[in-house]
Amino acid sequence: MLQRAEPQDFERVLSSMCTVPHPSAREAAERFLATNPGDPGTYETIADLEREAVEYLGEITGLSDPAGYVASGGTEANLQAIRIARNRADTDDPNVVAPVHAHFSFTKAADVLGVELRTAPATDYRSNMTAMAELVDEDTVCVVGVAGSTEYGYVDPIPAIADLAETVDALCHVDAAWGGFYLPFTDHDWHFDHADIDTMTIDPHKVGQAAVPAGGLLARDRSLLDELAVETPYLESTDQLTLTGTRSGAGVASAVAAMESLWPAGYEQQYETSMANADWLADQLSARGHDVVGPELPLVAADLSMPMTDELRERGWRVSKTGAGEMRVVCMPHVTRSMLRSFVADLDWY
Ligand code: 0PR
Repeated sequence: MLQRAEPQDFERVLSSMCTVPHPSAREAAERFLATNPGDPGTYETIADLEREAVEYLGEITGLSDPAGYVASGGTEANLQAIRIARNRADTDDPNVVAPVHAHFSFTKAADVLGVELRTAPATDYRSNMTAMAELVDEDTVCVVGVAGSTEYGYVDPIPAIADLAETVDALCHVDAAWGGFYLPFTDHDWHFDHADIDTMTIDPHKVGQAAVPAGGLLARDRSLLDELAVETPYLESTDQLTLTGTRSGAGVASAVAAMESLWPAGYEQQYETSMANADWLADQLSARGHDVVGPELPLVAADLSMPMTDELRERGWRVSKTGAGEMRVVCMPHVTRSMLRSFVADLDWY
């Protein structure tokens, strides 16, 4: 089976937040395949590269002295951020307040960590701050904002979320897992230098064009990460703060390679191209009478009928649906204008 198996190509993939790794990222992933940053005493080079990755992520997110690590993905980074907040707080009944569009990894985190997740409704796809404020209390350990939501690509009012967290002495966590490599080239206030954020998720293996697995967890202050440390008696290092033990050096090396190759000019160009593609697709769909959720970042949602979406799937297009039933196209780096043109041509055929 394996002899004949081929990975899918990306020619018709419009539903994924993964993409084709940058060539330098692919090469670095292969080279560092047999390394384990989970054991930095033995695998020193990859441990150094991880520090470099965190430096890059700090530069991208306005953090001059960044603490953090390369996680297995956004799920681990979000879970660890909530774990920091829970461990640091002094309550037996911790809760986390997040907008309803927060990624389902927060549901997993709440379940694993024994924390109550309170979700507030959104207005125009962004956090409704009145609703968020109604949910916080003295047991709130973390208030979450999303900078590039999974379903619509919208950005929450991050400074207002940080202010709200402050009122109850909770941490503020920003989930920029997907949006973080597009946002530096926009006018949004989303990062550590724009607001009093404590922790952030930003994933190189999404728009960052690294190989999977490479997620990113950042903290404003080293002492926040210390909340995660467990002792590792028989390793050369004395403690470990990641959730996984053995982990992928390939992900770490490819993250450094991608950021070295693309930050900032390559990512900026990618943002311009992908945003122009999203705007183009939104216009094409509007012109055909569909209700389109105007793209804020390169992600388009529109009210295509279910039979229409099914037909597109029949024709090999990988498109997904939002919870509300809209068709959703994620304009990742591999999504080109010519792909979108043939997608629209297939729509017209229908
Ligand atoms: N935070 C946000 C804002 C996300 O969009 C995602 C993933 C995560 C956290 C979790 O990240 P990991 O999946 O790296 O743990 N969002 C995509 C989703 O759930 C993930 C995805 C990726 C889905 C590739 C499909 C796919 O082909 O839709």
